[in-house]
Amino acid sequence: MKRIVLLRHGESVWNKENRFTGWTDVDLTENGVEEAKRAGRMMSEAGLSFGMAFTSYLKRAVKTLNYALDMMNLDWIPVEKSWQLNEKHYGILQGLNKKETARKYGSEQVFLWRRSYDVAPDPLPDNDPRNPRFDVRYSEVPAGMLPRTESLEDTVERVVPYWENCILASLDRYDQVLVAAHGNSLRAIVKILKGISDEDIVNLNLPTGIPYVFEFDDALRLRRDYFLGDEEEIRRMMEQVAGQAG
Ligand code: DG2
Repeated sequence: MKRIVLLRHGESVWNKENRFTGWTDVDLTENGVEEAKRAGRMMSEAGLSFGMAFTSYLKRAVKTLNYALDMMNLDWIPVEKSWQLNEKHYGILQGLNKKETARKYGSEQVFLWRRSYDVAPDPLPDNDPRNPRFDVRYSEVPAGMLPRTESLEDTVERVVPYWENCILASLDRYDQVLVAAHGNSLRAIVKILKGISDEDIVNLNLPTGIPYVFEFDDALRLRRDYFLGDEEEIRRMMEQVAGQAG
C-alpha cells in the first residue's frame, strides 16, 4: 500500500482578512500555526510517516509543512520545493477582499473566478511590481511559464507534469509522501487523481490544515481517499471556505 497525503496550509493572514491571495507570499496566523501542528499530530496518531515531502515556494505552505513534520519528529526528511505547487495565480484580484469584490462584481462572477474550471481573472499588468518575473525566487523559471493570472485549468496544466514526474514518481522509492500546498493547487491535483469532471470540480472546497489521505495499490491505482478528523467539523470548514465571498 502506498499513500500520498495532501495538506492545505493552515490559516494565513489573508485567509483571516478574507483577501484573494494567489502568489502573494503572506504568513500564517497564530491559528494557522496551531492548525499545522494539529495536522502533524493527527497524522502521527493515524500511524502515518513519510519518506519525503513536497511543498510550494510560498511560506504559508512551507511553514505548515515544517510545523507538521516537527510534530511528527520528521524534520529531517528530504523536502522538495517547487513553484508548480504554488497557489492558482489570482491576477488583479490579489489583495482584494472577497466579499467586497462580490458586492462590486456580483457573487456569480466571483464564483466563476474562484471555482469555475476555465475562467481566469484579468491578469496583472506586465509591469506590475507583483508580476512574478520581478521576483528572484522565480528567476530560473522560463519567462513564458510564469503566470500573471490563472484559471484552474491553467493551474492543472502546470501542476500535472510535476505531479506525475516528481510526486507520483517518488512512490518508486518511498511508500508514503506528504504534499503541503494550497486550496487550488491541491484542487488541481484532486481533480486529476479522482478524474473529477470540469463541471463537478466547482463543488470541491478544501479546508485549511486537514490532512487528505490517498491510498494506492502497488500498481498506483487509487483505492481509497479520506480526510483525517471529525467529519462534521470538516463539513463545516468546507462550507465556510465555499461561503467566503458571501
Ligand atoms: C486562497 C484560496 O489560497 O482562495 O488564493 O485566496 O489556499 O493559498 O489560501 P490559499 C487564495 P479561494 O480560491 O478559496 O477563494
